[in-house]
Amino acid sequence: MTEPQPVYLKDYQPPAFRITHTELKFDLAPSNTRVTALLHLERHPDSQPGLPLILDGEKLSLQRIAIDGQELQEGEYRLDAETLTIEDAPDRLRLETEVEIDPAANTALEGLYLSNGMFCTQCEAQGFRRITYYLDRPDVMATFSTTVIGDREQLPVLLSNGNPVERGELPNGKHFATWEDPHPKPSYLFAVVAGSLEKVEDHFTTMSGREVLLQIWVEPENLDKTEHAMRSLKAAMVWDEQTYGREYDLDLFMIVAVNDFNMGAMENKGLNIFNSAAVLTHPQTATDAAYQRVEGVVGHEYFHNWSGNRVTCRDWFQLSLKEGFTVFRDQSFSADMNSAPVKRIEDVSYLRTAQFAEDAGPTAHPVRPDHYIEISNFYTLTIYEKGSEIVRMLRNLLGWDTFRQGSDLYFARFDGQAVTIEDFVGCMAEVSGLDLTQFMLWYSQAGTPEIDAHGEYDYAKAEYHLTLRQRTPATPGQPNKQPLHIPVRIGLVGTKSGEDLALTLNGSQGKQSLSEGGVLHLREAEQTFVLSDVAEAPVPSLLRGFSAPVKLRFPYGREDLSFLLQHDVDGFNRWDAGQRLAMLALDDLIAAHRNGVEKVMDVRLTEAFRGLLTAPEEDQAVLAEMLTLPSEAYIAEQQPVVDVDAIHAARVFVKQSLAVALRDEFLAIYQANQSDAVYAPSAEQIAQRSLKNVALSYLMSIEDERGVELAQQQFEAGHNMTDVRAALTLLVHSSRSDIAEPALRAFGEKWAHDPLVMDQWFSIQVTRPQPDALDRVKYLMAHPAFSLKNPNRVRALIGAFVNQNRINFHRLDGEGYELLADVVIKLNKLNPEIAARIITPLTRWRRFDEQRQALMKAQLERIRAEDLSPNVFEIVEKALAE
Ligand code: B3K
Ligand code: ZN
Repeated sequence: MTEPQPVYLKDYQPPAFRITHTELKFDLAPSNTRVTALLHLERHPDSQPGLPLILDGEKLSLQRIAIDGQELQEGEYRLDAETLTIEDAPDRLRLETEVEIDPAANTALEGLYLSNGMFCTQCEAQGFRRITYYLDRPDVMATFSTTVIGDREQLPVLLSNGNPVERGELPNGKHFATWEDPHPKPSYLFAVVAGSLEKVEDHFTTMSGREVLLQIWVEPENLDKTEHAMRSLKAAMVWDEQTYGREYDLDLFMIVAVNDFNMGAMENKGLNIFNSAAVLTHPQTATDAAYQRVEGVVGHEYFHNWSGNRVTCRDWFQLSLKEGFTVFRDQSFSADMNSAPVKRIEDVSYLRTAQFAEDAGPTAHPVRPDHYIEISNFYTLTIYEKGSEIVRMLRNLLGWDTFRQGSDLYFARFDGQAVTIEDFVGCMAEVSGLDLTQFMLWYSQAGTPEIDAHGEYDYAKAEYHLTLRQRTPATPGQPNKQPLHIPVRIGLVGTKSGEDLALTLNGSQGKQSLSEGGVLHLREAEQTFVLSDVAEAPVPSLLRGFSAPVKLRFPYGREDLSFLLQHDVDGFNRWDAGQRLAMLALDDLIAAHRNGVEKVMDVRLTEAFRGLLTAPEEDQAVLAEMLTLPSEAYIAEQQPVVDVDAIHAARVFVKQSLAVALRDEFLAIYQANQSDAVYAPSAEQIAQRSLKNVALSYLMSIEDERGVELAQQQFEAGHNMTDVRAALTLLVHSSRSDIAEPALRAFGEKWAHDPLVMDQWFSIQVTRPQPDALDRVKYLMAHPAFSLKNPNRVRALIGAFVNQNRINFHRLDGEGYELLADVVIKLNKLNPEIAARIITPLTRWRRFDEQRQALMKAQLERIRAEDLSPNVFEIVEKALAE
């Protein structure tokens, strides 16, 4: 077997041909669907003359091929496993092909596949080549006309991109529908759906007064779960008009919910296809977090209509051009719809826990990678979340108004084109006059920059000297890094007044007021900023709002942190001060656990929490975040060698100590936030519920009778899934199996018919810290409702166990690792994209003690010995590379 080879950004060539129009006909049948394609091709003006026409195609069985109506004979074209080549193609031609494909056998869920008897597609990044022979690359954009033929009874609904233009009856119980998409698009945005679906409809009038019909298509039993998605869609449409001046451009916008889907959703032009988990909600079945996810994903896919579809990527190395920008847009949308500080805290927590870990591991890659083996492996946290942080930094550097001008220029100049990251950043430079040359390094350098900050207050001169030293650690293939252009937003909080002091920067150009935003531009490896007229000794508040995706160290004492926790006007940094304070306590306790020394709780942390609980925040949602301790995964990120047991023990100790010391306060918060109001996913209600459930989690951590009783009552009251799930989780994760088991059984029986609730039922059990968790995973894998073919189930059972149950996954007998390797080996054959994702925790083996390292490495080697998909091959090779 030849090893899969990488593709390089530097090798980019414009396509030899372009396609002006694509006509497709699908004759749908589960095991033998016929796809006829008529491609209007012409030589690309920028390409060298005489190049052959090479079309992509995989797993296709070619039945017929003709050029301009003339059948081609053997010898006039060449086929291999991945291409169809025509050596002497004319400069202009109509190429007709007919292929047969097998959607029923498609377990990779890429291309055309079946989900619950319904046909659907996933073409990004390179799934279209599993449907027909094509120039399957994003810089080939064509208008599409698509006819879908299917059984009238089984497949009453036939959908594709654009506008419906014709439908009718055919012999043999079949019918057809023809769709036309007038907007030229790359093949990755193509979609077909056919099934027995029902819809809910609504209308939207765009800012220029056009009427748009909105449809959400679901299986009949889910018709009552679409309201929130529809509301979110309309809110997203208004938001994009008001915030970015972007209007929708077709008469119809459709969303379809499918049960088997590799990712969250897909922005196909006019026909978004969604994982049902990212669209369906009901108070009884979906948690607040699920409601917020739906809002965010509906927004994200809708926003792609401009950032991705109208203006798309030249090649897949530019993926973050559409993803980073669109994540930034969806994060801003959610911030505007809910509590903005909480949204920022959640996004940063996720980034610092998961993306920083990726950036420090063997699969670290730049936001614009320079090579890949399998592009599906690059739909990563780095491309998405770090990519969004880069766009956010641009917004911070330019200010919103100028950033918006840059965005307008980008959309106007490149509408209908496939472009690069330089094109986007170039617009930002042009409208602002800023030199963003150094800033571009954010796209090419992998790794999380680290800033060591050091401050000195000079009483005599009333100056504060802040020295910032930056360094980006080496990452695979990038041993040496250059200094980046980093926006560091700061404040100085006066220790006497407790208030923000005016900022005057004393630089080469004399004194300059930093009042607007307080952003320092760090460009050198080391730079000292002199702030003058500082009337009193300050505590610096650094990296406000998390102004750059970096790790910032400053030698804060516990007193400084308690002070910032009380006084910082920056909500994000106030939360972060609390997290830092908790980390200091946790570090000591981790050391104590290791050394077998008695654990002693940090009184200052207890007092800080008492302060939070007794002088409650105005923003209850922020308070809930402040009361949440850093996760085990985040704590692990801060340790040089991860000690899973010590981290778990230390965190449990802090939680229990706080619960014992502040039991009455937690109880009061719990009771104050009880409510009988009819469920609504409103910011106020969500804040109340999260605060109440955080309080309950403290009470349950010590399992006192009152806490157990409250959890049980809350579970039985069954007001909504947020409360039910929170209570059930606390019961199942406790040692009270006498109460947990009946509750779990009742829940499982009640919801056996609802796959999204059953996903939660699986997750709750396998994340329990008790030592039987691994046995439960094995037992549940044999449950009739479990299937490796359904990505949501795999994530709910295996993903939850390996990512959220660290003490049990990292068992010293290596059984957790072996179980994951078994799953990866099976999924490698069924669904390589999911296999290559689920393996992640094993790739981080270098972070652990020697014994665990050896065990994890042995499983990676076992996987490597298999006949691997390019997806898993690429990840395992990187994980084992020296
Ligand atoms: N653009 C899709 C990505 C799907 C690719 C899967 N291989 C999801 C999104 O970012 O909106
Ligand atoms: Zn996206």
